[in-house]
Amino acid sequence: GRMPAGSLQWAQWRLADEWCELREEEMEYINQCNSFIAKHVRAPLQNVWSLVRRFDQPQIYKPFVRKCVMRGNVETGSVREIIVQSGLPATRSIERLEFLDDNEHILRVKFIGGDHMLKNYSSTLTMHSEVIDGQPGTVVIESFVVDIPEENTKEDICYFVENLLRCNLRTLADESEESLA
Ligand code: A9S
Repeated sequence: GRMPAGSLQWAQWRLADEWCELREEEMEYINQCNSFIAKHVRAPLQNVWSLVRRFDQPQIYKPFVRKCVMRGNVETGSVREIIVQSGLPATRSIERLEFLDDNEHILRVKFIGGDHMLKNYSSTLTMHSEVIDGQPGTVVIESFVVDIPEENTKEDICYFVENLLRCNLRTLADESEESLA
């Protein structure tokens, strides 16, 4: 039934609600965008992970990447230079592999240079097995944080990155599902 207004639980509930509102207001002053995209792939986790873990070959599932150059082996600290397709608001990006875990299926990347507008961009991609319609599937979750440049709004940057990640993960799903056929 309804919670009695004077009760302790009600007071706790109100306090939590106030706290959440304060956090929301605070977020307005943070000049960063922090969001994530989730994608359900109809393929076993190992298939999907085998494509994502190739830090030296992002073009496998990233449609905007024209070329990638990386020296040495794929390991924590590796740096790649990405040349992207024409028509984008950037030509290149220098990106560092922060963390790659083949057991927990975690990939963390930081953009450390390039002529793009994504300053202090950092992303974490994780994936987990699931069953979709009785078949082995994978849920891929990619979260990111990036600074909002002066000349853009939080919405602009957020939508821009979210749409790019949506494209990347849709291609990842297509490539993973195709490799099954
Ligand atoms: O590729 C990713 O994982 C994520 C992003 C946001 C990549 C963006 C990009 O490569 C472009 C596609 C070129 C767009 C960079 C680094 C900057 C852009 O403006």
